[in-house]
Amino acid sequence: MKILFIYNGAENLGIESISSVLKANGHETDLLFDPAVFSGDQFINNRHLAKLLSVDDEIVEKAIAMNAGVIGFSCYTGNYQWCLEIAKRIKKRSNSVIVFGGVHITATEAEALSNRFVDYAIIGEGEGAMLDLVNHLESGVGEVRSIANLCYRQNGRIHVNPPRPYLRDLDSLPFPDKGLFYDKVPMLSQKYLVLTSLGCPFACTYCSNSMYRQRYCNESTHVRKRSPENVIRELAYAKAHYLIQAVSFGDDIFTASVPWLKEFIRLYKRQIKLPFNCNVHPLTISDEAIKLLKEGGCWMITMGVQSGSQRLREQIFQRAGSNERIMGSIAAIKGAGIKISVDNIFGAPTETEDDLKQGYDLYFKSKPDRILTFWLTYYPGTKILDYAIAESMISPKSKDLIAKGKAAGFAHSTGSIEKESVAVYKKYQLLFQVRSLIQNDRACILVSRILVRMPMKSALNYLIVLLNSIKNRDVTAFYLIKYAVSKKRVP
Ligand code: B12
Ligand code: SF4
Repeated sequence: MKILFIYNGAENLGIESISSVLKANGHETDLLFDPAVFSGDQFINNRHLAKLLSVDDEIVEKAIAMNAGVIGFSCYTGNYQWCLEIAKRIKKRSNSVIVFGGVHITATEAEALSNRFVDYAIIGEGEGAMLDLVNHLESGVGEVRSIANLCYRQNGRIHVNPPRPYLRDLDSLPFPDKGLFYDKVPMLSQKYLVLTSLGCPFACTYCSNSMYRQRYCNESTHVRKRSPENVIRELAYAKAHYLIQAVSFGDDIFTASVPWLKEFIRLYKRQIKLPFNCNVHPLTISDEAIKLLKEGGCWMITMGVQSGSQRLREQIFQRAGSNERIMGSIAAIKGAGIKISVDNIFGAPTETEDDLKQGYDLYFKSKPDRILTFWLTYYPGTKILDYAIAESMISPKSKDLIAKGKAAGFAHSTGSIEKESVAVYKKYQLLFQVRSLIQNDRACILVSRILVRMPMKSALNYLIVLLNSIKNRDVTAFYLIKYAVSKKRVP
């Protein structure tokens, strides 16, 4: 059977994994991709540019013309409404079966099926469930009620089947179908995205891992790792087939196991030898891990700090680790000659200006190379959402809007922040950005003093983020903008 995936904004490892499983079982897959640089919750949100460069009509027409047996949408909260809109338009004029999956569907279960044009929703890991469903649709094997992870409609009623256990042996999966994205958008392959593990040892309240923990509470361990050899085989294949300049390890926490890292780096140094970046938690970064990362060619580490206030981190985000530990980790990473990028979330419930000041102190002293600031977004199924509702910080009505993907996004609007506090936050956002751009203390203080008095702080912020991206050679956004502007058509 022919299965078409429709996605926007970035490469999607979930789709790639499902696609390779389907292909290995004799099915045919294809992709329609919208770069969505100005609307995708990832880079720059601008509705005028988004409208000008919209490829929605082309996607709908092509999807109908392709006449696939199944069309799959991968939904995160930010693209859910877009997926619904495109699916609705396609379904009006085609008989393709519409299937929704992805993190947003896992968190909201049958919500997608409240729309008549969505035929099936798949929660959790999709490889097995999608294969069973496609086989069933093609040749009638099995029954929908026995496909674990599947939600379906029958006689006007919505059914949610029981979940299937986590995939444990990740080496048993075929390598992700990178060609699905890279053959259409070759520039995506320059920074080869790969996961060596699934899951995270932590469960911060704002992160979807806290949702997965609650949903999969019967699982003994949430972190599953591929063997070092298996990952190296994938990278060696990729190096031979695509124009890769660097590797990006997308794992939630790349340094969770030092013995694993040791063996992996030994092989990586010999066979792959490409610069890479990865994500860590301040509690999983030791001198030994940093040394190994440096030896392997790591050029940038991303670390979640999220707030300079230990109270907020511990009580609201449920993130352990003192400010001293965070500063020690940043210093050790910088000392090893690796760039350090930190993430900071604005707008946590109960956050005060004093908490923000503590953040500024922490960053002023530790001087990260990049500080990415986000506005807290309440994702469905997360612990922080339950907390905010229980404390009457947001209304139960907002929970429905969040489940429908209609609440404020974190990247570009000011998320959950009340209007009267926005100016204070924008000031600190600017101060944080200036600190990461200007590492000299006196120059930083001088420039900050001037900039905080200036109007149009959001525009200034964009500018500094842009300068910082150039400084840190992080050019993914530029590639996508170039692509979106130069080829206004759907690949
Ligand atoms: C790697 C990663 C990225 C990568 C790759 C993105 C991608 N979609 O693959 C990059 C860096 C590009 C990225 C960007 C973003 N990300 Co991200 N990312 C992750 C991360 C760490 C792992 C995702 C992953 O690849 N998992 C492995 C694959 C195999 O699993 P999977 O994606 O869950 O897919 C499985 C199922 O969901 C299901 N499935 C998925 N799609 C489909 C489709 C169908 C039809 C079916 C049947 C099933 C199905 O089957 C798949 C295989 O088992 C997760 C955190 C996490 N631990 O999950 C965050 C996460 C997905 N990201 C998140 C966010 C918010 C974003 C951004 C919006 C952030 C930003 N502004 O930059 C962008 C969105 C870009 C985009 N358009 O995709 C959030 C989403 C939360 C939410 N509820 O919406 C997460 C959960 C992190 C968090 N904060 O909690 N991300
Ligand atoms: S450490 Fe990062 S990936 Fe893990 S639960 Fe916390 S925020 Fe999510």
